Amino acid sequence: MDVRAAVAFEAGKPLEIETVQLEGPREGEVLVEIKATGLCHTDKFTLSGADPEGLFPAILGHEGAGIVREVGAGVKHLKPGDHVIPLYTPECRECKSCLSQKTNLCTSIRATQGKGLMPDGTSRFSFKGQPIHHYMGCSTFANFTVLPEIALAKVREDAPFDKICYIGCGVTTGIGAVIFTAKVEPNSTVAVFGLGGIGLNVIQGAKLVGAEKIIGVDINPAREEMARKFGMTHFVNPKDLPDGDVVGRIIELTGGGADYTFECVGNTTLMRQALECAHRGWGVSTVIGVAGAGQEISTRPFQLVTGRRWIGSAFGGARGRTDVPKIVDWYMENRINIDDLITHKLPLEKINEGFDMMTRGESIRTVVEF
Ligand code: NAD
Ligand code: AHE
Ligand code: ZN
Repeated sequence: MDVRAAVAFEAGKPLEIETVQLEGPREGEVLVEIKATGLCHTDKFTLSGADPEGLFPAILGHEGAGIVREVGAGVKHLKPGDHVIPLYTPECRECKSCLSQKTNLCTSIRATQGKGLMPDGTSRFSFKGQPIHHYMGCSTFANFTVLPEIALAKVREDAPFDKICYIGCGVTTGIGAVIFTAKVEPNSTVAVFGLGGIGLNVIQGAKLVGAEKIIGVDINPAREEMARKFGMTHFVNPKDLPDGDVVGRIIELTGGGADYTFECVGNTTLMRQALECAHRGWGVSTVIGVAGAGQEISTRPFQLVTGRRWIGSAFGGARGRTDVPKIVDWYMENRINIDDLITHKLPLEKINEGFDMMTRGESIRTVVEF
């Protein structure tokens, strides 16, 4: 079938809106009509060429919501008409990782997903007879896409697509990192580096679990107002510190260091700062931000010897098919706020404007509606 898509033909070039061809679902696969998709910083990162797994041409996008239109042979849990959220971290419930109950990082299709292919090693998308890569197993910058059944969470039908698409990455990543990965306790002190689409959800998660002090760090002063609305109690703009000592400032504000810190930018200098402002003896620092090819983190091992722990979180540690429907319920029950974080909506034709606004720090989340 013909579908409308924003195609990344080359690294560092704007997306191009084209009519591309999509093959129907094969065994274990599902055709989904995408109704809305968010723009995440990771899409911009991959388009920039900094992603070691970046492949071109590709149809990017991994923060979507839509409706099942057709199922392939052997599909057991989904039927046409079901409302779904694509999962870049699938949940097969059969692989070593899923069965371990120690991680959300299902490994059953990770190898082909990283090569921009479906699990059988081929692509469903093509343009002028040449294959186009899938992206993160989702490719939501198209009005139809094909995914494996294990990479779709079935969600309630009264939830609006233009809001719950954000649960496909940013909301779950931020709130999940607090609840599932770091397991922040009530009355904790929390520091969040980067107050964008992910960091604001970390703040929202920290508030939800009853953190006592929530410190936000960002170089964009416009982020302060929104972050306070979501529960931030103290704002630190590194540019306003005369000595630039963010670590010292957070240690001062928390009386010795934060119980939990989160890096939500993808900057290795900030990752180090986030570790080093965690409390001696027990502070836990969670890396969420994605750093470019070749970048490495460093610190004095003494920081770890003295009891700080450095951990990471992908998709907030959430098991997609199990946890995503619950997070949709939290939204529908007004327990979490998504609406205020979706600052802009655009048609597919203007998707590049969404990335420009992200670069200029004007948007939190832009949603493209089909
Ligand atoms: P965003 O662009 O919406 O937000 C980034 C924020 O960081 C902005 O507010 C910006 O002003 C701030 N910032 C930039 N440089 C800074 C600095 N030097 N000091 C302080 N603040 C600074 O991006 P996002 O969508 O929130 O994504 C954030 C990061 O999380 C990206 O690296 C993205 O790839 C990653 N991410 C990871 C996961 C995961 O599962 N681990 C999921 C989604 C996104
Ligand atoms: N491909 C990159 C890493 C990208 C990355 O870390 N992706 C996160 C999700 S970001 C969503 O916005 C993730 O879930 N990673 C786990 C995984 O299996 O990809 C690289 O450096 O190679
Ligand atoms: Zn994302």
